[in-house]
Amino acid sequence: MKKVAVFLLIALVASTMVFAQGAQEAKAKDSYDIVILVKSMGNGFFDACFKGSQEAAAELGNINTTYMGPVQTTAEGQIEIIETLIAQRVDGIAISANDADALIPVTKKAMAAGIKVISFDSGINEGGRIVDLVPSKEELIGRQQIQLAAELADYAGDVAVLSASAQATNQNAWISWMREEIKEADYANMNLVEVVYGDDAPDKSYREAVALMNKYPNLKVIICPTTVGLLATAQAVKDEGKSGVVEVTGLGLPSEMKGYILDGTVGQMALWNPIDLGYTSTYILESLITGKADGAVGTSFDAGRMGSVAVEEKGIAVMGTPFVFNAENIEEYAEIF
Ligand code: RAM
Repeated sequence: MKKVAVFLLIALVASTMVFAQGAQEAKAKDSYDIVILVKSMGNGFFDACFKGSQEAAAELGNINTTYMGPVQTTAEGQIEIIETLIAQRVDGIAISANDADALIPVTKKAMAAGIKVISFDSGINEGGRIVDLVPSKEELIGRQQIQLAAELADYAGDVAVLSASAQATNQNAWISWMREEIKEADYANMNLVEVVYGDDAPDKSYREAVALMNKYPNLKVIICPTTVGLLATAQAVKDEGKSGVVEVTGLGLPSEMKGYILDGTVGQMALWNPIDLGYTSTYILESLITGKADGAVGTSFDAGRMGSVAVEEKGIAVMGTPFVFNAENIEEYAEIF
């Protein structure tokens, strides 16, 4: 009897050891697979974000990063991809969301399967991600867009906004701050006439810009808080022979907008560094996957050359202040992103 008991005990201890070892192996892998899931493919802004992710992955040494996105800026396209990633059991996903709420059920499913999910650039609401990394405070970005437009328009005239998709979390937040800013006394002679959507598709954005110019013959400025929309609008305004008549501003990639800044079609514009955004997202995912951080409000992430990134209320982490580009500095930045 005694012998049997001892044998059973040894067998039990041995099996626990094997189990414990197995569990540990499952946790501490040599490398982890993450996906940078963007609003849509073919957008230079996101290409630059992915460049930053690759840079971070090379520094960290334990991350394999992959770039994915639907053809069009739809929530459905992103949901389909996330379902596939759950089946593939990736370790982390950083999402620039096409809809703040529509993705929540599928990202919850991903998190329940042990995948670390964050949003960056265009957020998912609380409950559908661990943290949301934003490039700058929404209020600051939105108000600044009106200020840039007002300077170009001498504080008078009709303003229209050409945005990305109608459900885009980031643009919608910025536009609501634009609506607040334009109520200020400084802008008493400016009027926000319409917001239209180019869906971050160059052809649709171009058509919408032409339609705005036809519909509002006295239009003074078009604000495009999207890199895709801004490039298409600058092209449309120039093609229509309206450079200097209809001012154009927004959020633009210096590398794409250099020519239009230098020829005066776009007097000034803003943006942050998308490389830094992808880089920081990758550091955050790695910390969550390896358990270095849990993303709780009040804690922070170590993000390599970007330093420490704090998690604020509602799980939002904020990066810096946008740069403003004009003919004086565009060439320098166009080399970088
Ligand atoms: C487009 C996308 C992206 C936005 C930039 C400014 O590339 O809509 O989400 O952050 O513009």
